[in-house]
Amino acid sequence: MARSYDVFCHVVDNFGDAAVCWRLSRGLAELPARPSVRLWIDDLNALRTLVPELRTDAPHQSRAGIEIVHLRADADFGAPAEVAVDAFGGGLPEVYTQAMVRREAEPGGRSLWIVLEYLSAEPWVATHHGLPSPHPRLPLRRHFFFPGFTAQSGGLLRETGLDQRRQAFLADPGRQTALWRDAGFAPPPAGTTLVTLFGYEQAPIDELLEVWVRGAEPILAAVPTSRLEPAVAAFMGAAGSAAAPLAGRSLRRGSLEVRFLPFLPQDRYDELLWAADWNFVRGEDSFVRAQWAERAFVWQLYPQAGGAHLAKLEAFLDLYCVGLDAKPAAALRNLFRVWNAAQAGPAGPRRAEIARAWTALAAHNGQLPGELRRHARNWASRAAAAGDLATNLARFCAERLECPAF
Ligand code: TRH
Repeated sequence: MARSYDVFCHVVDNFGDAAVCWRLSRGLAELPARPSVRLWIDDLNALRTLVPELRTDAPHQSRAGIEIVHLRADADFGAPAEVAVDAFGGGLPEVYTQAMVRREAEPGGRSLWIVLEYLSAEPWVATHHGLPSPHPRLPLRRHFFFPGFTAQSGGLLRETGLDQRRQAFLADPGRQTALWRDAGFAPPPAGTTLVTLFGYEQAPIDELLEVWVRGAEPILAAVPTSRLEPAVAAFMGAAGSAAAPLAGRSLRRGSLEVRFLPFLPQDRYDELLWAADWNFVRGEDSFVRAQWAERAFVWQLYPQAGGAHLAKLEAFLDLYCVGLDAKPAAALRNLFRVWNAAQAGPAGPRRAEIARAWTALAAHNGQLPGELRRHARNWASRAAAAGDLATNLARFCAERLECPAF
């Protein structure tokens, strides 16, 4: 297999770009052949939010066996790796591609350019995954690589030992208490439904919170810092400021308790997802982690111009709902659509719609592992069958570079 990888990450906005590149880099570095991995990232602050031990003032540093380098136009790129991963098609620096061309021309020299695409369940991914993408000027081999949910895609990022870590956490009340204690809270009271809320500001959050406030069941909403948080705070009659941050505060209205959490380190966020009954997630990486958590979840897509994300939503629903009974499937489709305002009129989804959508779906996710949780478990093993993306990528590259796979 390839002996070296360079992963290039341009952070567009939010955390998904950095999150996926960091996870992929870790996955590659942990492959049995232990290739060398460099992560070139243009926004160290974004990565530091996910990995707090990172330094933002160091142009080079090593973490988890990965060399992390600040990606700047004047960076010293050194010799290119055998495989360059161009995450989300952000492009590779011109000097770097010139060095790849020189390397390819050397006897025994080899290099491969992989364009890692965004995750989508749309059917066309199967026919585009792995296709060559000839460079218009340079004599370099370049291929598309698509993450996905089926064997016709590159699979999803899923590190070795994830399930054992999840099971160990769930079997250890001490670790669950520590999760809450470190955020400044006692563990949730028994019999409370725990919901995590991570999303974009476009979500009809007031309407959903109102349903929970008026509901008969006690609900605890754990809200890490996100673009959704200010609206949640406003609904609860609070506001955060530098002098009085929201993190660590608990507010109550009716049947709802809201706990504001800081933005958690990435591995801690996993624990929160594992502990919850419901996870509201967004974008790409938290969406995938919610699936590995094997709990009921609701996905908010990164909104795209012209509603392009709504086709992605429907494609995912078509795959995800296979094997789910008609009633919960219809309820799930409805809540996902309403949460993404896919059925919104000019004023957005009305309160009654959200109330109906939540109540209909929640009926299938009772305290005893209900249908939704069973389905989440089945779905996780179906999606995992496509293989881990880092391993699939390494195999794909080994074939193109004509070297042994492992
Ligand atoms: O931050 P995002 O909205 O990223 C998005 C998507 O990737 C989208 O596809 C892309 O186009 C856009 O960025 C530019 O959502 P995402 O992908 O879920 O990434 C968030 C990461 O933050 C994920 O790794 C989970 C992590 N996280 C924590 O580590 N701690 C936390 O407390 C929370 C709430 C999230």
